[in-house]
Amino acid sequence: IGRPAFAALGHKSDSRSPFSEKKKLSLRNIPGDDGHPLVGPLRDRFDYFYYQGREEFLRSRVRRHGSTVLRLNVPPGPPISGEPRVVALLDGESFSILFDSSKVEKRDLFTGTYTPSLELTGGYRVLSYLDPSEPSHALLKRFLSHFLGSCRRSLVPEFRRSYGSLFDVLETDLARKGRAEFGPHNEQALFGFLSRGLLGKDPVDSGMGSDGPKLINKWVFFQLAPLLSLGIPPFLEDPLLHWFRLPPSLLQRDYQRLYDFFHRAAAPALNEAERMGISRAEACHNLLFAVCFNAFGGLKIFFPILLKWVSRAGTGIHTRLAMEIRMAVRSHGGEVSFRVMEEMPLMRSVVYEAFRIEPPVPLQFGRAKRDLLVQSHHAAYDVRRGEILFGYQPMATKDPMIFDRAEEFIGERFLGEGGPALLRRVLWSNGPETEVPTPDNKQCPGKDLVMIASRLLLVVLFLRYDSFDIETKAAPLGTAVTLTSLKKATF
Ligand code: HEM
Ligand code: 243
Repeated sequence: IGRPAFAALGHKSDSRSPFSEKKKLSLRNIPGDDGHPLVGPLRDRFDYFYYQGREEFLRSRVRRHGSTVLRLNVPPGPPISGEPRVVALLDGESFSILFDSSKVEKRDLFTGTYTPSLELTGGYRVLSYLDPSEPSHALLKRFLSHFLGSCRRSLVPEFRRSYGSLFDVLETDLARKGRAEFGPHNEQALFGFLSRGLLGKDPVDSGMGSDGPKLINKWVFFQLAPLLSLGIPPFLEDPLLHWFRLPPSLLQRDYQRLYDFFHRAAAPALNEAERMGISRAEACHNLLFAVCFNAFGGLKIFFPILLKWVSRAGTGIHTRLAMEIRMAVRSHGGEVSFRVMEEMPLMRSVVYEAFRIEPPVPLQFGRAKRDLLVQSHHAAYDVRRGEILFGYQPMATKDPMIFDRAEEFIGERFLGEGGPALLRRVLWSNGPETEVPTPDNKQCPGKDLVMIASRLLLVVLFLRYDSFDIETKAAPLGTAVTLTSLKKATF
């Protein structure tokens, strides 16, 4: 066990594959105390949301049991979830078993140990909830991947248009009030970008006006409320959010508006789906979910995270980013394209590092398909068929056995010798960054789109500004960012 003592600084030796090489590790019983079937989940839920908070809830249990693989209860617990007991995987070694479709089933585990009402997705179990062993998984994933591939050409111009206007608006707010909230303006820009870039329709002249983000946020909240805390007093919040599902009937009109928008705007894609053997309705509910939940939800969480870490990294790196980005764009006559973004290594490393240090979707689940052996760095553990595995990704991608100075944001981390080899330990997309989504895995099919959009955010930002300042505060999903200055480009 352990690692060679000569691991190079900045990149711990990392040539082993998570799936290969069986090490000789001693077998250990999985420690941890999931307690009485009713009291245990209640106690753990209060620790998770209120007494300790998620991070300390997990870290304190690792310390207590001296193990990164252990038993605990995850929210929401009863009565919403009848099986809150999980085996938590809290290091970068054990976590990867969740990517192995031969060992782990992902059916109905997208949101964890409970599923939202199917009324919120038109009665369909959409792609995110399907295991690759279910026939419609491959079909729907092929459809979605094909659809996303067909939109690539419009992404750069539509992003620049949406986020160009976004920064115009933020500058106006800053001039007027000395501060500008990123969140709400970002949501408008993001929904505009996704609608025009993916569907070819501007929501503003399709009867949606600027209501899209509001409708989506409410709909997402109805699906995720059992996992969230809004910061209202626990004795109110816990029963309101964590005891029962919010009644989906309250959302029928909102959802219908989104559905009608997609049904009209995505007509060509729905024709294609029919040719592939998917009904228009199933395709439309799936497209809506991918664009509004997966894409809008995921990027809405990640963009503030990216700004936060880049801002904190300081003006030194801002200057280097601005130089690199402007140099590459100028040497291509002002053009921004996928090819030009290849010539921005620091910018790319910075984006990977933000995904490593704060993966925007931190919780992943799977169910043991058979009796299994799970290996951490230090020990091996028996898991029985049917048990739920819960990976907390931030503890996998900030594992000090894998990354040096794992808790620090190091913009250059993925550059230079040894840097690229670490990319397979970046896991935000539900798989190694070096692998690709396929019809038989559960890796995020939005992986390319997400990378393109995140890189473009930094390109647009540093073409316009030399540096910027922000304030942050915690939000139910991710971070709320307020800009306090934008320093116009001087070179
Ligand atoms: C799956 C993250 C954006 C579509 C996933 C999963 C993760 C993830 C962690 C696996 C969930 C699980 O099975 O446990 C993210 C993040 C995003 C993002 C962090 C943005 C920052 C997108 C986008 C799309 C998308 C832009 C499509 C437009 C999907 C779909 C699945 C998925 C359809 C299910 C894949 C399957 O069943 O094989 N994503 N995603 N995601 N994502 Fe994303
Ligand atoms: O507190 C938290 O950070 C909880 C995070 C929400 C868990 C979402 C569960 C969905 C799992 C995978 C999501 C994939 C992404 O494509 C989209 C996430 C958008 C969430 C709004």
